[in-house]
Amino acid sequence: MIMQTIFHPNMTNHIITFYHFPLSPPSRAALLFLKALGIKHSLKIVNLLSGEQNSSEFLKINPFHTVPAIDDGGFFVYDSSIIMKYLSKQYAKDDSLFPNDPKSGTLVEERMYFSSNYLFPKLREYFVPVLFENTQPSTEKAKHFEEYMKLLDQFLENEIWIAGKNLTMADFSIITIISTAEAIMFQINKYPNVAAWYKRAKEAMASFGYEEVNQAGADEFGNLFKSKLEQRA
Ligand SMILES: N[C@@H](CCC(=O)N[C@@H](CS)C(=O)NCC(=O)O)C(=O)O
Repeated sequence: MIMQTIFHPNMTNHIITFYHFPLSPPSRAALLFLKALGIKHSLKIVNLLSGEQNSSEFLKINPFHTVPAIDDGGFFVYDSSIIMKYLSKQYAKDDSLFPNDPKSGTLVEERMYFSSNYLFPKLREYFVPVLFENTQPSTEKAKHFEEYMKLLDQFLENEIWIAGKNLTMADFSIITIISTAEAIMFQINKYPNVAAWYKRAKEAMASFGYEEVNQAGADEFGNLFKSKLEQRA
């Protein structure tokens, strides 16, 4: 895909420390984005399952105790959307991933808002009780999530990418949610525009390490979810 030509790493002299947990969709989104930009980094795994996000060391990086977070030479950034915006402004060769143009940039922001305030929270409301509260999946919560899948399908009607004519940070944000939903048995093919975009985006992101960064994490998440279901069966 020609996509790769838009990413020319503006190499830094220092290495960014990326605080990551592979099961987390927002964490995978920001890591994949960082890799797309070719930024040198070292990974620090914060094991959310054993509560490492609440360590005093990590709370100094992110008082909201969530991954992802980065340390860029002593400058700490948290929240996947904010990290991606920062990395784009600071290190991308051009503004295609997060356009400077007010209208194009606002569309990207709207889709990021949709991703982090609606699509991901609705998926989280579905899986958290199964993973941590020992309950069966809720049909009602699945329906709530699917309402936002329908909206995403509408957004993608006659569109190639999530926000406009180019691949942007919104594609990174949303693809990690879709792959996680698929891993916990939501049928993506019910949403034809989403399914077509998903295939396209995976191809576009293959050279950034899509399989190892995103698919592997989504698969691991799916296995954990299924193992919880089996324990309950
Ligand atoms: N809006 C945040 C959400 C991050 C988030 O919720 N991360 C979860 C994992 S998916 C987390 O770190 N949870 C640990 C906690 O809240 O203690 C982002 O996009 O970075």
